[in-house]
Amino acid sequence: MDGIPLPVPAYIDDREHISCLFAGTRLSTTSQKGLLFTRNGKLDKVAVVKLSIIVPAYNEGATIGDICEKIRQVELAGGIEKEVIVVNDGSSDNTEEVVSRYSETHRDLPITYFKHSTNRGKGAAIRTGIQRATGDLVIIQDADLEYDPQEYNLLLKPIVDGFADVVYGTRFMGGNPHRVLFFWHTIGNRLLTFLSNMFTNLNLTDMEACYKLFRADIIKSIHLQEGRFGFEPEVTAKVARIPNVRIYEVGISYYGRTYREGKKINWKDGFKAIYCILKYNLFA
Ligand SMILES: Nc1nc2c(ncn2[C@@H]2O[C@H](COP(=O)(O)OP(=O)(O)O)[C@@H](O)[C@H]2O)c(=O)[nH]1
Ligand SMILES: [Mg+2]
Repeated sequence: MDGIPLPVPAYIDDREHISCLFAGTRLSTTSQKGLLFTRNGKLDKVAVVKLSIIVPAYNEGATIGDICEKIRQVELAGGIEKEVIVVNDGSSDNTEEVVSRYSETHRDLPITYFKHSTNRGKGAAIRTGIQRATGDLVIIQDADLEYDPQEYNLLLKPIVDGFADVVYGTRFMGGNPHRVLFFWHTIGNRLLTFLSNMFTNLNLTDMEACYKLFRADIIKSIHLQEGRFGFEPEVTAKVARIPNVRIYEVGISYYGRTYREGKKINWKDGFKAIYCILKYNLFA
């Protein structure tokens, strides 16, 4: 879709959709909120704005309650609504009990819960979440505490301002706090991003970052196959091929965890990522 920003102030002559949100300001009065999408300078669509927050969770009982609480506390710019979709990826710990207790005691946060009967991987959990998302925008939120939901507003800005269709967070740009951790992981991340960029001709700086925000129609239109951590290179290759897609990057914080603290990704996932970069850019 050819989206270009509409000039401010915008006038919307559409009885069905009587409100809009642009540059964080609601321009007309109604109980409905909406986000403008434009095509060739003309109004294309005004949608009620809801952010679907997909939380893939595999044995994250220790942190999933805290992440739900952080999501509950964040107030989204322009009054954008939230929907949380937790996908329990066949956990053998108390993830389910924690989510169910949390949602019973915090009814103000709409949480939808799905469970895979067996462990299928982060990519499969995200796919389940995308299928069930009812929002206009979709963001991926890991169930550990490495990323800060307060930063959703940073990622939303280029979309709400009418400039972007997809926004990637990057841990390698901007002045936000980043935990100092593994040198070789950083080199690995940079190499994977470099290789991915060579094929996609994008200038991303952190292809592997968890925070990726998509317009829902865009992510739902992409056929995703990868079950495990191959999700990141696959979605990047497929987004990059969408004609005229507008991708932005925003600096985010990173409160990385160690393996003792529960990190699970390892060097084998790095090799799998190389395989996926080649597969989805050259053959699929
Ligand atoms: N490692 C792992 N994580 C999964 C799986 N399924 C869902 N996830 C979730 O995917 C997210 C990222 O996992 P994590 O181990 O933190 O990966 P990293 O932060 O990229 O090192 C977390 O929310 C996990 O709970 C799985 O099969 N394995
Ligand atoms: Mg993590």
